[in-house]
Amino acid sequence: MFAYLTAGESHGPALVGILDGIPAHLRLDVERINETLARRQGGYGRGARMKIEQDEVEFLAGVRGGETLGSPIAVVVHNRDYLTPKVRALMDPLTGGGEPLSNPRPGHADYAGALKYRQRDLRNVLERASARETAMRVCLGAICAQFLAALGIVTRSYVSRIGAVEAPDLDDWTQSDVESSDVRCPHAEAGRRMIEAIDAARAAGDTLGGQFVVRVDGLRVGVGSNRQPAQRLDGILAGAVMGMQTVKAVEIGLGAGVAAKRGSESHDVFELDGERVVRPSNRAGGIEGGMSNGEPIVVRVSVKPIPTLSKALPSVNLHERSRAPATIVRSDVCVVPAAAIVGEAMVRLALMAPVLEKYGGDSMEETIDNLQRSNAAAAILFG
Ligand code: EPS
Repeated sequence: MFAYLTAGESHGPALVGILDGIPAHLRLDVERINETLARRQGGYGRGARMKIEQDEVEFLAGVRGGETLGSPIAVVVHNRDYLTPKVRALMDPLTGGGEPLSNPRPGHADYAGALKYRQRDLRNVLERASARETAMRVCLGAICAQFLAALGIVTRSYVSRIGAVEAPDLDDWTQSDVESSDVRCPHAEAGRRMIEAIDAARAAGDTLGGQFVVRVDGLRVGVGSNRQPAQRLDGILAGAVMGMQTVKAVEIGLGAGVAAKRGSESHDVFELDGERVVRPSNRAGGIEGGMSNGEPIVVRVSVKPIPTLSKALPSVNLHERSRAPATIVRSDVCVVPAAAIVGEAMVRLALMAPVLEKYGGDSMEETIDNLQRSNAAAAILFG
């Protein structure tokens, strides 16, 4: 069984995570994990908080001498903001308190959470709902990335849209073009216009959403299953990505585009390259019948503009039952570039259970051995 859990409030002492099911003898590159954490912190459109935080992983369990033990891995990422006396007075687990927040932000967890958990102070809801928590998902996903990379499975992403500015569809892209773009868009001209759009939204006290694409290369045929609904790889991936704050839609391959197309325009025909079966297109996004089909997995994700606007939306004061603008808290204008990194993490985390179900193994040696035998068996089946 593979499982993970995160805990932590946005302004609490730390974010913690547990990852269970990673085989033994995976050598971990901690610098690489910290680099991934830094990539999530970047991106044009972030707010002042990201100048305070410098996310770094600390291992508490499951790793010795730089290698996984096969036991549950426990990690922590500390919140630097918590070291500020004002924040500590608010959030100290034993003595924290302060003026309760009363005006829910439309689009945020504030209102539903206040009623659900019977919280008069909206801070008791928003602290966990905050996307700060995604730092831990990225941390756990970065550990999974190293496991998956050992099996030849690599996940990347780019930003394809911010607000009304859309980059042309890219079948593939150069990762250095993504890394050198402040909005993680490999199309330079579209990237420039995205930055202008973020500046305009900031000037108007508004926020912007957008889209990003996650692509997985190196996943061989047969991960996921058509046996039961919960085993379908497309459902597993979509559920994980939908589990991100701000995500409103997930598409695989042509996605919603298939609704308007004919069958002849929607599928990927089979051809032969000598003896080899090939697919000249990848409209299915690498998944057929709930199973990977050997083509790259392509997931397109739409995120909403974040609900904390500096020009607050109309709301109500739940304590006084009066009209009042939504609570304004320090926030970002656009999180799409950061969300793309979180999307990579969610895809990696979601791939773990079906990949481990397919190949199994308690140690990396065993898992890689199983993968190689599976690949060899697939190669001779129709030989
Ligand atoms: C967030 C509000 C901002 C963001 C935060 C998410 O935090 P603060 O209220 O401290 O200014 O910076 O994101 C992060 C801290 C992060 O690490 O991504 C929110 O309300 O969701």
